[in-house]
Amino acid sequence: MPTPLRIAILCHPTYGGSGVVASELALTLAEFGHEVHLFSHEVPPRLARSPGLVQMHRAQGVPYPLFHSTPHDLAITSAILDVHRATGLDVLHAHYALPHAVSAYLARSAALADKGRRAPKVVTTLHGTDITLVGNDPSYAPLTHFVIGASDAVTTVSEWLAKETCARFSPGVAPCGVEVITNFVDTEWFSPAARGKPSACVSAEFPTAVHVSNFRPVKRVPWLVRAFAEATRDRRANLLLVGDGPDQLACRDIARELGISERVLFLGERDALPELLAPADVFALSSSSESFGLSALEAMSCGTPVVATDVGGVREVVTGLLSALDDRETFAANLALLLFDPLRARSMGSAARSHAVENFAREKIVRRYEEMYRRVLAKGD
Ligand code: GMT
Repeated sequence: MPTPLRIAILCHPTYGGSGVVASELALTLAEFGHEVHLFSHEVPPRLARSPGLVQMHRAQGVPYPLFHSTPHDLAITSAILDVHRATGLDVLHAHYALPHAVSAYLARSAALADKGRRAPKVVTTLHGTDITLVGNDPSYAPLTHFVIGASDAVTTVSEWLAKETCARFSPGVAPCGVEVITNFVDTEWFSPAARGKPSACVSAEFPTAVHVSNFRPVKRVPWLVRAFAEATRDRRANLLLVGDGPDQLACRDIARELGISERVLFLGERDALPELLAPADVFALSSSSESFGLSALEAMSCGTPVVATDVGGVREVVTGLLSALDDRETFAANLALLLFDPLRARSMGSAARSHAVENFAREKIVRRYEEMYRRVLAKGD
């Protein structure tokens, strides 16, 4: 039995994306017998819903009149150092380049100066907008570039993101030492069996499309509401919008303007995702950029077919109907096809489920992270 590792995971406490991946990774590594510590400024919702043995360090820092806002990234760095000095940490795994790879780098630098304990290794997982939007902004790009190059290992969640990273940040990552470890899904939790516990939100009378996101402009939810109106012009169906964020009010206005308010239901942030995804007829993803599309994978794992825009790494994940970024007509036609042809939807849904189980099962992918940690540790200091 190989020695268990002491692993720190740093992440944003978000409902979606990197916060989910980091929390599920932490829980699975703990299940594998490792000592896992999660550092964030709040408990991530995916961790909160689980009884798993992950030690949570909620590091918020203290407000001080000189600070414009409280620097929780410094509090996270400090909390990591504290745990490392008390018990020793082998790996600091940062999710999302900013600010976590910086916090991990800083903690490793401070630990290197300590005598008597080996400093932890820094692994950075890039998720998408940390490379394509925020990390690439001129105000952060030099630092993003630096921390990618200074990490002991860098992973991306799709081939597409690996290429984007190398194109934007080479030679920081030269000779393009980025390893692709895809996102994953708990195929037992996100399962077609969740159809057996139908949600009151999913109508038994009319077909249902579902979308889950943080309603940021990159998700183009207002565009989706328009596409849904076109797809259902002459037949009744409902659209469930799960999640919350900046474009939510605009979506309500558009639904009102198009006269479909009673068919577009805003559910807010929810934990009961399998119960909402599995009984739906189709999952819709309308993003302008998407490095992976974790919510689409969760829908596929539930046996729900996906209609999506063909952007970024989506085609590496999704087996459903893809259309070009601005081709709303085809997107709407694809939505209509799956909403109103239940046989087609079921057969695409079961193909999606098989694809998710074969390629993105949680245990198999998390073993790849575990192997990568051991490889990095074996390299020495
Ligand atoms: O969407 C983001 O801005 C951030 C990020 C997150 O933390 O939610 O989402 C990204 O990471 C997810 C998990 O790896 C991916 O599934 C999403 O595709 C990716 N978002 C984008 O690329 C827009």
